[in-house]
Amino acid sequence: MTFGAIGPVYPSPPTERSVTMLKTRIRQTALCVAVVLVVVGLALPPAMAESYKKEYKMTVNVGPNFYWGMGATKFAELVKEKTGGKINVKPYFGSALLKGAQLKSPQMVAKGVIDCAYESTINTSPVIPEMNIFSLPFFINTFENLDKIEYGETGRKIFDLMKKKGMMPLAWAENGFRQLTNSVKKVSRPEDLKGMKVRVVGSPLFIDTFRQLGADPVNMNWGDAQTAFQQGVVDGQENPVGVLIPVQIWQYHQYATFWNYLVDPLIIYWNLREWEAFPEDIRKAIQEAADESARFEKALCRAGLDGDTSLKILKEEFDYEMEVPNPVEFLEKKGTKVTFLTEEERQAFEDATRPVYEDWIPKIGKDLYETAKADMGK
Ligand code: X2X
Repeated sequence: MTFGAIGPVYPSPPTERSVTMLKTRIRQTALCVAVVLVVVGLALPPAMAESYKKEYKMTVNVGPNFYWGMGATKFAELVKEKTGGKINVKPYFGSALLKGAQLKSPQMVAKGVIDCAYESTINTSPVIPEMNIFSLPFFINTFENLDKIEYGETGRKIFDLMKKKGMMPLAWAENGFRQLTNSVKKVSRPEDLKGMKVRVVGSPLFIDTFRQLGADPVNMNWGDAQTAFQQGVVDGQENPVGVLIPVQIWQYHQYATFWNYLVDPLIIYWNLREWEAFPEDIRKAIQEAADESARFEKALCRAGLDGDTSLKILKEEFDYEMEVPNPVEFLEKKGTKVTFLTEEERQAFEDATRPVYEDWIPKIGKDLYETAKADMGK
């Protein structure tokens, strides 16, 4: 028997061709894996594909015991509930994320450094100067006019402007009509304000208005303002009842003038890019939370100031009983001397502050000013 020579079988040395084939195969396999990953990723429901942040930071200028702060807390709770715990909004009160610099809130949300805000239009006006429309003295003077503006063409235009600057507006809430308080005297005529040192907020329009009235206005962040009241560094200030009550203004100021000279709405808004990346169901849930919290918060701020409308909303829709159902009576009981202006007195203030319109209507935009007048039927 002859056997053919059986020697050890060595793999033949790789030829150039086999190396090229191997490389091609590796490339093809990698491509297949990549395609499969992309297809699977796209096919997954958004909630599984999305990874949400542990915490979405929300800036709020005041504390949790203000009506405004209570609205912010409610918003956070409702977001959690309506998103099934997927989105956790944490309110940072007292502009803590901004070290008290309340006017920086819109810039930080637009950049995405802060996710969202429950904020005043005054504090948002450095980025959206058109929001000064609410701070024009003696322009919007009733809740009815305010509602016509917010839910009319003016409100729509303001929301569009926010989107252009990287902020997604969700709902109108409220701080309220701002009233004057001071420790010196009853104020019912412009002359009464002569030389009075008044802490004002935010926009330079406030400085211009009080200078026009002969007062000595000082611009201060809210955090510093509270210390300034306590130490008597200023004689007066202006804020709505939702701020006057929790800050116990009667401890520092005996006099209040209820003149509804301008209004301070709040807007709940989110960083636009982040908002647009949320899946549809999450956006819907957050939007509903914003609407519901805004309705609750507005009613807190208007309670006892709009007949029984807001008190009824709170009771019937939210099963909520106001601790202070009549803010004016409450302040009076605390020893505040509250002054309401007669029509003539109001007119005197209106006439005295008219010159600021000349400077400020061009800054706000004549077009928006005319839109606001049309919304109010003026
Ligand atoms: O600073 C204020 O006066 C306050 C609390 O009302 C605002 O943030 C606009």
